[in-house]
Amino acid sequence: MPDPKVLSIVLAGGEGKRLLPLTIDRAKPAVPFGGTYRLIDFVLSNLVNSGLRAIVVLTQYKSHSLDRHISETWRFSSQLGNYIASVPAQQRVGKSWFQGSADAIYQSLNLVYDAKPDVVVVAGADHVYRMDFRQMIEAHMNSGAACTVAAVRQPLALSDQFGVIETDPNDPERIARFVEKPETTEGLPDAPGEFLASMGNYVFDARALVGAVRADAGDQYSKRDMGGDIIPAFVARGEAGVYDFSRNTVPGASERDKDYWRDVGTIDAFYDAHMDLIAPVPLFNLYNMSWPLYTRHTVLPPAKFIHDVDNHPGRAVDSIVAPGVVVSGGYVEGSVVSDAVKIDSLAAVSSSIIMNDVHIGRGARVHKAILDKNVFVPPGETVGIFPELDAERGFTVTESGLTVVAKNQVVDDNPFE
Ligand code: ADQ
Repeated sequence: MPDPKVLSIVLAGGEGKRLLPLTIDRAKPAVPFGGTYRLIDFVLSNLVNSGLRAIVVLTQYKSHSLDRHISETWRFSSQLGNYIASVPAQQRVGKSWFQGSADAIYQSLNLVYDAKPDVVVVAGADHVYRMDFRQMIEAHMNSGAACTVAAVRQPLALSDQFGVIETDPNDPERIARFVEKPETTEGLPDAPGEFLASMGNYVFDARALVGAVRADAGDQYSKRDMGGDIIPAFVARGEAGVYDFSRNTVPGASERDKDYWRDVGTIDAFYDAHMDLIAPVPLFNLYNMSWPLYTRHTVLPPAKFIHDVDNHPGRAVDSIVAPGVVVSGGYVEGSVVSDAVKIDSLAAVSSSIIMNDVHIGRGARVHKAILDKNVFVPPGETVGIFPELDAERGFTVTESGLTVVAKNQVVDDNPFE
């Protein structure tokens, strides 16, 4: 079979309400991750490494920093049909601001007509994983299904966050039932504590996708959602197949991280995924250069760790530290430190995620916290040490006790002054 012509559509319009305050003024796929990346870099790296070079990114909500990141990072020659184009909602047909993800595709159908693909890959933009999409496309072509949904096992308690897939007992590669985010669901026969979740990545025969989103656009009861409306419609017609992510292999993956996939939709999941990066034997290995993860590289000098004038050493252990960071007489442990952060004498940062351009002053202490871009922690101040105080100061404190400080804030020592 000749290689099919593939168009990839990345859905990048999500608001990411559950990631607030990190999504106050950026779309979820633009949220910084892992010191130097943005969430969207994972799916784009996967597509590009899979040899798929015709990619449109559909943006919508607060897309400024996302558009800038894409245009600065993901430029390549449009010759020979290679492109990554970011398409903001405002520029699409019609007057209506689009509703769900299926509407985003409907409003962008001209891009599909222009590209004339045989197959369309539709992928979410908010997940951390490595995946060879070619293998999924091949499985799709061999199965004869009109639509194939990538699936991964998840614990039962998370059924309300995902599309739940039930396969046909007589044909385990067919989807018999698909329910979007049910409160509860049943366990798998071979794993009673788990269910099969949709990863939000799909492969469609191009004609079938066009037909489905056009039909959906005329359905007054539809919510215009890929998971809630389009996939169930394929399932109802017996045309949907499942692709088990655990079959997917990428070069250089270890036994430990080969099936790694995380939806980082909540602050806790976002935090946990960062901790997965810094474990001495990481659950997700950023350093596998056989399947590189691309991101924007700024003109920053290497990270620097120095003794201060009083000879206190500047150190970091069990951490990842981005370029441009200067740790002078401070201590960092179990943390992810992004570009151009400054950590001063006797400051201690532990079990935290520090985003770019943060400054942590002399003797300040930061523990179990996420500090967004450009936060200033004045000398002697704390974040995350006293969660009740943090909540009083207006910072987000999660049930698990993480403190999140939004962009550009100064951590005030006395909010009542
Ligand atoms: P969710 O992620 O909750 O569930 P949704 O909010 O529609 O679904 O987001 C899916 C993707 O589409 C995200 O990448 C988001 O950024 C983007 N998106 C949402 N609305 C958009 C719009 N109007 N324009 C452009 N992009 C938009 C989905 C599936 C579930 C599946 C989970 C896996 O619906 O079945 O289990 O993903 O995380």
